[in-house]
Amino acid sequence: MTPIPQLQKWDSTLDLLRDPYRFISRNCQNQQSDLFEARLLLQKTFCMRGQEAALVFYNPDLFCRAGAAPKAVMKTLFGQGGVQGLDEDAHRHRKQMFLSIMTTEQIDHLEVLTERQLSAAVSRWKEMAEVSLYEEFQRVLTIAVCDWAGVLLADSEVELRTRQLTSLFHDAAKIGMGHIRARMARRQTNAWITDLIKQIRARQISLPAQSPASTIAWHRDLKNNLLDPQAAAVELLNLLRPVVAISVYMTLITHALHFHPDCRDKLKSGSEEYVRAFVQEVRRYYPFFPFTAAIVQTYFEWNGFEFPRGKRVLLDLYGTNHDSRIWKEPELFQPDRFLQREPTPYDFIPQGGGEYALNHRCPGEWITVSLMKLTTRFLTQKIHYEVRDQKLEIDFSQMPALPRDQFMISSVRAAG
Ligand code: HEM
Ligand code: MYR
Repeated sequence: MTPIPQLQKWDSTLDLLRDPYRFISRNCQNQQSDLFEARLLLQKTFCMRGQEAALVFYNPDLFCRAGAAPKAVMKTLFGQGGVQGLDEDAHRHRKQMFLSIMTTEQIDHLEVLTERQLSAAVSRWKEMAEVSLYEEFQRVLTIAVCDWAGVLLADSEVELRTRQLTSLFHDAAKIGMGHIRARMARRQTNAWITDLIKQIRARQISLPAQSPASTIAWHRDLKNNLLDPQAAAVELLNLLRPVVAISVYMTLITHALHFHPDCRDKLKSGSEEYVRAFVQEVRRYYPFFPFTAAIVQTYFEWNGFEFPRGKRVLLDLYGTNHDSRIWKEPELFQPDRFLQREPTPYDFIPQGGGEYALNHRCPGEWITVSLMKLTTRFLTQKIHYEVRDQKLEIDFSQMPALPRDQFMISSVRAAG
C-alpha cells in the first residue's frame, strides 16, 4: 500500500478557512498527490480532487452521508433531517421527491416568475442613485421562489424573509456574529415553514396539487408516513434557500460581463448555444461551493491507498473545475471551451457529480442554469447600466466568495 501524504501541521482548520477554495488543490500540488490527509476540525480527514477522485467519491456503495457534514453546517445551511444526510433507500426515495418537482413545466414557471420580478425591479432601479445588485437579486428570487413553491408572502414580509433566507447560505460558513445570525435564521425559517406545513395539512391553505409545497407536505416516506413537520420544513427550505443563493451566481455573471466585454458583445446577439456556454463557464470559473463531504462506508482501496471505514473525506469541487489535466488554461475565462466539448458527470462538478437519483448531486442544477441564462439575457439585452470604480476583485477568503464591494451599478435604464 502507498502511504497517504500527511500535512505536517497538527491542525489545518485555520488554513482551510483562510483560503477555502484553494486549500485542497494547493496541498495536492505540494504533495504531488490527488489525495492527502489533514487534521480538520480536530479530525483526521482525507482531502481529494480530480475526476478519478470524483468517480470513486460518487460510488454510493463506498461512501455514506450520515454524520458527514459538521454540526455547524447542519444547524445553518442544511438543516437537520433533510435529504443531505440520508443514505441508501431512504435517500433515493426522498431524492425522487425533489426530482419529481424538477419538470420542464415547473422550471419554466419559475423562470417566468423570476423574469416578471426582474422587470418589476427595473422600475425601482431607475429611480435609485445606486443599486446593490446582490441584494436586489436576493429580493427578486425570494418573491419569485415563494410564489412558485406555494409559500404565501405578504409585501410587508418580503424584507424579513429575504434577509433570513439569505443568511442561511451567506452567513453559514462565517465565524462569530455572522454564524450566530445564520443559526438564528435557521430557527426562524424552520418555525415559519413548519407552521405552513401544518396549515397545508390542516387544509387551512389550499394550493394546487402540483405546487412544490404540497408535494413536500403530502410526501410519504418508505413506511407510508408523512414526514415529521420539521423535516418537511427543512426540505421546503431546501428549495427556497438555494434558489435565493442563485443571487450569488447572478452577481458573478455581472462580474464576468464587466471583465469580458467581448463575451457581452457575443451575448447581445443572443445565440442560445453561446448563452449556455457562458453560463457553464461562470459555474466552472467562479468559486461558490468549495468542496463536499462524505464518510467511508466500507473499507476499500483506491490507487494503492487504503480508505478505512468511518474516515471523513472531502471532495474538492472548485479544484476539480480548475484541474489543468481536464481544463486547458483553467485560470482563463473562456466560454468557448463549452462549445467544443460536453462535460462528464465527474469532470465538471460545481454542484456535485455522479447521477442525480443515486447520489447527492444537486437536483437544482436545471433551475440554476435556467435562471442564470435568464439573467444573462436580461443584463445584456434588456437593460443598460453603469459600473463606477469599486473593489471588484473576488474575495477568496469568504464563503460564498463575492466581489469585495459586492457589485454596485447606477444609471439603470431599459434597453430600447
Ligand atoms: C445539493 C450546490 C442550487 C437543491 C447540492 C450540492 C452542491 C450544491 C455542491 C451537494 C453535492 C454533493 O454533496 O455531492 C449548489 C449551488 C447552487 C445550488 C452552488 C447554486 C445556487 C440549488 C437549487 C436547488 C438545490 C436551485 C433547488 C431548487 C439542492 C438539494 C441538494 C443539493 C435538495 C441535496 C441533494 C442530495 O442530498 O441528494 N447543491 N446548489 N440546489 N442542492 Fe444544490
Ligand atoms: C445551497 O443553498 O444549498 C446552495 C449554495 C450554498 C453555498 C454556501 C457556501 C459554502 C458553504 C460551505 C459548506 C461546506 C460543507 C461541507
